[in-house]
Amino acid sequence: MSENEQDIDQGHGLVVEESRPKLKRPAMYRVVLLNDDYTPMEFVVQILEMIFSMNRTAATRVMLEVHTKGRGIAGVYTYEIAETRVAQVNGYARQHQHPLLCTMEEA
Ligand code: TYC
Repeated sequence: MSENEQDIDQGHGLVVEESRPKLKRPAMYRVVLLNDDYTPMEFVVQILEMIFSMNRTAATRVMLEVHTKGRGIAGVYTYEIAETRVAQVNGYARQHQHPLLCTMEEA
């Protein structure tokens, strides 16, 4: 019995190992905006401001990235937060009858 095990045995004949605190970082997910030919640029900028708390400069930059490259990252979050934001974007876009698509992928 190691010195450390004797320390926690305390004369009961039972050794309980001190558990190592196993803290795993949560998996992270990218929220991805996809380009299309119909959703107005201003609408996408508004979504990035409203749902992703971006200022106009950042929102415009991300919108143009999506417009020119086909897709862009709106943010990186834990699973449930990413899922909620994706649902908010797709719900809001559909409400306004725009085809804008938002998905998530593990980062
Ligand atoms: N391509 C669109 C347009 O020219 C603008 C746009 C940008 C649409 C980003 C979707 O995720 C998007 N009106």
